[in-house]
Amino acid sequence: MPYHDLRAFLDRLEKEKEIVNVEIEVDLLHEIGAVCRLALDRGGVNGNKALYFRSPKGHSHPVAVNLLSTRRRYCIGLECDPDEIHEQWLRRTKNPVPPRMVKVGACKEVIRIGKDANLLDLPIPTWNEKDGGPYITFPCHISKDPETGLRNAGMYRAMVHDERTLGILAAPYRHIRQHFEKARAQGRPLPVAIAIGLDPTIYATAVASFPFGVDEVAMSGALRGEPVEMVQCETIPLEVPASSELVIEGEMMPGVVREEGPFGEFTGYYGDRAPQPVIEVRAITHRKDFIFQGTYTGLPHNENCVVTGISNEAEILRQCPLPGIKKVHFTSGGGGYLHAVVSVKKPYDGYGKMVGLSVLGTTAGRTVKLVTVVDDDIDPCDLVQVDWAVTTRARVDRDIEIIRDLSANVLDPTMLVSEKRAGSRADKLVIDATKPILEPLQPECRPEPTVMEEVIRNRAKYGIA
Ligand SMILES: Cc1cc2nc3c(=O)[nH]c(=O)nc-3n(C[C@H](O)[C@H](O)[C@H](O)COP(=O)(O)O)c2cc1C
Ligand SMILES: [Mn+2]
Repeated sequence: MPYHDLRAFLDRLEKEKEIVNVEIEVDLLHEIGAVCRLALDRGGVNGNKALYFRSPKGHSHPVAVNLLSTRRRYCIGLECDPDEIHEQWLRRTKNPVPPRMVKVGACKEVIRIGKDANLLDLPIPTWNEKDGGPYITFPCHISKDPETGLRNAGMYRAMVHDERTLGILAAPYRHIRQHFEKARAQGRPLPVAIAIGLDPTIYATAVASFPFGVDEVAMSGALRGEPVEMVQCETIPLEVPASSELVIEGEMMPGVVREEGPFGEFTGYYGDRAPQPVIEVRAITHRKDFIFQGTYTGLPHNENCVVTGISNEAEILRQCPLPGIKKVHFTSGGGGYLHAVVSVKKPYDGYGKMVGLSVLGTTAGRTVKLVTVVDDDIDPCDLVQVDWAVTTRARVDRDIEIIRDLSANVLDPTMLVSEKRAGSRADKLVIDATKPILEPLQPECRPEPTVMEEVIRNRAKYGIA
């Protein structure tokens, strides 16, 4: 049974003891960010908990944070076994399930239009020290292609400029940016609906690197096995998930920019302050007792590593045509974007590089900076094993390739400002850390196998658990 809304998912996280209720008053200016940082650092990649702030200072609405910041919770969200997540993703998304229109939705319990819609009334945190303002960090931006009418849902950071203006950062290849460019060419604003507080499958698909033209809401339907129910917006020709906690309706304005940023990014560094387009708010609708949802973005580990990591892994498995690819893992250190490790059963020398290049040729590969290819005896999720393969199986003169001037992640901290403005391109690195077949390495050293098995069987005898 799919989750009907955010609340059903929160109930499940409560039952699974995956969420901590923070009862005391917490300041949305900096204190909430510090609590999130502490929880992520203490819990680590696999042990951190989701957080539910009941009493944000000065607000009567709670704030739920980091709901999907472990792979386990993400899989609870998609209702599947962690070992099967990629297989399930590929199987379910083969058949998109278009959304269904409904007349009423919980997100319409309160409707504020025009001057009554005020962003400053919402419990929006300022997360890191030097952030340029309060940031909506876990939004789902819905827009339609002005030429084809096809829908897109994506997640883009949204800074509060003032009561009715949001900033947006959308990299050049992002789909909302492509919609906006088309609207701008027609001299028209681009309607945008920002839905907040949703069932986890919508987030999973909104951050996924599907090709342009794919409707992420239909992909969410595919993941949850039922159509997403949508209601009409009040002031713009768009539809939004009926069960959203909160919806901001607005328009991206052609020819208008404002200084946006800095913002503490998933890389662990601040993203720049620079002129970016704005979204002028036309309406805000919400449940009476809406729950605001956000994510703490900053040094790895963070929620970004999980949500973009898993969908990038699945999309590479779908889009890479080469046989023999076994597993793909996006590291947390690379924020779920920058470092892809791929294991492969290699049929001949040179194949590792082919795999690395094919990863860079996918939509998910566009934001990858480093691809490490390993044999299938290495677990790509185990960074000690990966490091071992790189340091002992790769030769610097033979197994490393730099590929020049590809589309790259605009948030790579080493990218120069001029390069970001010039279309966000950079060089990429492929490391083929698979063992050579024609001139094999010395055998790997392990104790005599029958003795080893015997010792493992009798491990208690040696006092080893
Ligand atoms: C928490 C979070 C914040 C993100 N913020 C941004 C952002 O500010 N700008 C951006 O271009 N992409 C951002 N992304 C990545 C996009 O959501 C992702 O690439 C998605 O595929 C974009 O949708 P699209 O492919 O339909 O454009 C963010 C992802 C996550 C998980
Ligand atoms: Mn898209």
